[in-house]
Amino acid sequence: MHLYKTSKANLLHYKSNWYRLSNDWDAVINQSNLYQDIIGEIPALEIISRAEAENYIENYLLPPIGSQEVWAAGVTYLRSRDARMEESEDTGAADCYQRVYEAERPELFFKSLPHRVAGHKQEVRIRKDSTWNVPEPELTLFINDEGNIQAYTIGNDMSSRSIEGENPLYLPQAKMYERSASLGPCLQVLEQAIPPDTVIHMTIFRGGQRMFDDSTTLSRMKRSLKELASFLFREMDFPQGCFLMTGTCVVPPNDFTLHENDVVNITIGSIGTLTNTVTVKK
Ligand code: DO4
Ligand code: MG
Repeated sequence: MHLYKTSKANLLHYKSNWYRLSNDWDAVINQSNLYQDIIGEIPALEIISRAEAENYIENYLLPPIGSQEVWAAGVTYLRSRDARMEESEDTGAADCYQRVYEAERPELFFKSLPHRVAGHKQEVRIRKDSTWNVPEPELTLFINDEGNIQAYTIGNDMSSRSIEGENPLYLPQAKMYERSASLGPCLQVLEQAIPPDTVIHMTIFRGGQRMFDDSTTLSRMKRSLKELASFLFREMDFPQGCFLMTGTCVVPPNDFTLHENDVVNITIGSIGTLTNTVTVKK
């Protein structure tokens, strides 16, 4: 089942039917057993027509986030470890990425408050003071207030590789700025955990030309999703749950940097496709 947040109504798409959900997105998603709870609610939900639902999604779609914080994990795939080591090799900091890849404790960092998050078909930004910028396609978890993974969405962890590579202490500036996080187009709620053969696919278009196209599968991640969630919840409470980006394994070649107006498409399994256009602050 898929849950969509729009400025007109929150929607449930289940078995080719569309239903109107409560307007309180936090209450809709932060449940103990989201899949079963929604199945139980369906008989009481208002059915809406496919045309109305499609109109809402086409014209009024929002990122599928309420009042939650967005966190991110890093260096969860070998490909990311290698990329981080390459970008920081001149600074002598490369070793810290090797260490964190092997350590018991994962890298977890704060990524965004909800008001900075872009949704599907909205603009993401690159920093004006950065020379090397990439999107990072990441499976993103919705974890409820009890620390249990309830749903999945697509995340784009927009990053400055030049700032990150200059000094690992600059990570917050490389990762956190207006519209550096994108989530959408919806939340997928599954009865079982998302399968390891789930494909994560990213394309980048410039002036209609395909500049980059690559994919991976979730099975290449070194850590389990539950492990990442449990570290995040060790010493923090999230009363409305939280979102956790789980790291990237798809990295454009080192001579690639994003340009203004590039279009980034990320597709993950059967969640959907998240599309964003790249902008620079005027
Ligand atoms: O260590 C820097 C961040 C890495 C990251 O964002 C990722 O691996 O996805
Ligand atoms: Mg990342």
